[in-house]
Amino acid sequence: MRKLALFTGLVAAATLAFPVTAWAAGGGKPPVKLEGKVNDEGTKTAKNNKLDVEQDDFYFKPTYIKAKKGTLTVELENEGNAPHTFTIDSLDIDKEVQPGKKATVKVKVPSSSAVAFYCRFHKGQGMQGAIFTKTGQSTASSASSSGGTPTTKAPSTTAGSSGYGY
Ligand SMILES: [Cu+2]
Repeated sequence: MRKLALFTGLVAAATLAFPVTAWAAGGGKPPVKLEGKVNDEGTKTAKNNKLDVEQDDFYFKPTYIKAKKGTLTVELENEGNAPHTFTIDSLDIDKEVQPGKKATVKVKVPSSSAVAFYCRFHKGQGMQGAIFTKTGQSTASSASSSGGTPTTKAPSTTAGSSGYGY
């Protein structure tokens, strides 16, 4: 009886403590605004335009990469249990990395805008990030909608979805 009470107490303390530390670790504001959920694992500046990026379940670390205009070499390492990709639509980059493996990707960094990258499998879970040259930049994907993208596809009557399911 006594042991059980102690145990539940510990669990309660742990669950209480977790969100607090997670919040504290997050720190500052993200340098680039991305759409959707972002698991923010911090910002790092690339040295000599080269940087190691960890892929894990389910985030990129660092999440935001400060780089100079030109070619940035990204050394990917998947430390997670799931396969992950490093995908940049605007630059035709789509590198899949298996768990425990490494890969190198070269990214042409423009000075005009930030470049958003994501994992094709887990973007919805917040696995995305951005490469930028200046804090506060917007991403290229939002600036250059190259004509043929259908943007008005969503039905306007989704608000009250409690009605008919068909
Ligand atoms: Cu992933």
